[in-house]
Amino acid sequence: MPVKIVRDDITKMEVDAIVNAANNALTGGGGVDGAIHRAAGPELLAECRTLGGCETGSAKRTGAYRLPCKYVIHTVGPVWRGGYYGERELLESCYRTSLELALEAECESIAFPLISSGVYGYPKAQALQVAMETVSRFLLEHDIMVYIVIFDRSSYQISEKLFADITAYIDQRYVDEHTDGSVEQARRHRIARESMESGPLSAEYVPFAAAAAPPPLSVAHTLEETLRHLDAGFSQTLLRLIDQSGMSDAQCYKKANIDRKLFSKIRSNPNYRPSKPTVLAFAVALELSLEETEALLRRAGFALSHASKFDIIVEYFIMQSCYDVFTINEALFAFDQPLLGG
Ligand code: AR6
Repeated sequence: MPVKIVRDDITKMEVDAIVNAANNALTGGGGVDGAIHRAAGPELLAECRTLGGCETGSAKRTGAYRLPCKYVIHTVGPVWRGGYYGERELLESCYRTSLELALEAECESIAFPLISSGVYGYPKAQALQVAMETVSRFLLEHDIMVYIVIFDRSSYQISEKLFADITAYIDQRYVDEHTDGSVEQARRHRIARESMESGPLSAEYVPFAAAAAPPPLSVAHTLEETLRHLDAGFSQTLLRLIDQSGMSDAQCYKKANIDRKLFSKIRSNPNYRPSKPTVLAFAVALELSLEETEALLRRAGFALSHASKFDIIVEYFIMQSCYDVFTINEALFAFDQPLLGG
């Protein structure tokens, strides 16, 4: 199942378990700990007092009382001391042990705050990276819906350099309503022309070359005949690409951050109409080039546009050959854009 970054107050999350960034004594405190105890009511503190504390990097589970979830998993993150005292390993262990406790209680969904990134001073960009890497690694082996909950804008950062690079990339390409859009117009014309000339996908593109090229429109005498020569749809194309990639279906949909149920729907319905973020998630998982990505998008009736920040950001990562959906999603989230997969 996928991992999603959301902007919310964790005490409002309707999931099976929420995670608390607690202290060793488990006696409540400020930050998210304070918010969770306030929302759960005094019974939560009473139960916590029976637990005998919790070691850094470990986790303990309690009931959730007045919270909308079923359990609270209390974990204790490391205090940041420059990164020389095993902080990263301890933080990874917080995520892993919390996820294991959630699975043990048969939870199907769990929400984490950015542990250690407040009072405990873990640099936020790094805290987010540890969260995303540890969770996505865990999800390769296990099935649970994970939310990383970001409370406020200041608690969320990708690295400054990445942010600046993407901003520059967007600035160079973004076509807003005040520009004449001539570049974009030329680009759309090119895409439209290509679609007219060679069908939804150009036949010379290798992974798609197995699809029979449609005949020129002039030789298709009837609508029926034209329809018979249409290229394979998105679903069929995707399955063929997965086979060609050498990945298993599960490896591919996990890498794409796509839910297993959604993948089953795509697989069983040749006429499935995916959303654009879904198509792009698969393009990234399959490590397609930009041209190949555009070809796959056309199969589903979409195109990349420089009038969309979302498209430009995804394009930026494909151009850099960065095919990590989770890294791309961190950046999309930082720019308030929809996320891939999910
Ligand atoms: N929902 C989601 N995230 C939140 C919320 C909320 N309601 N409130 C704060 N955050 P912190 P730590 C974010 O300081 O660094 C406590 O006193 C916040 O923006 O709560 O692990 C404990 O008792 C930040 O990004 O936890 C410990 O003594 C993140 O939650 C100590 O703080 C974590 O910030 C633990 O420090």
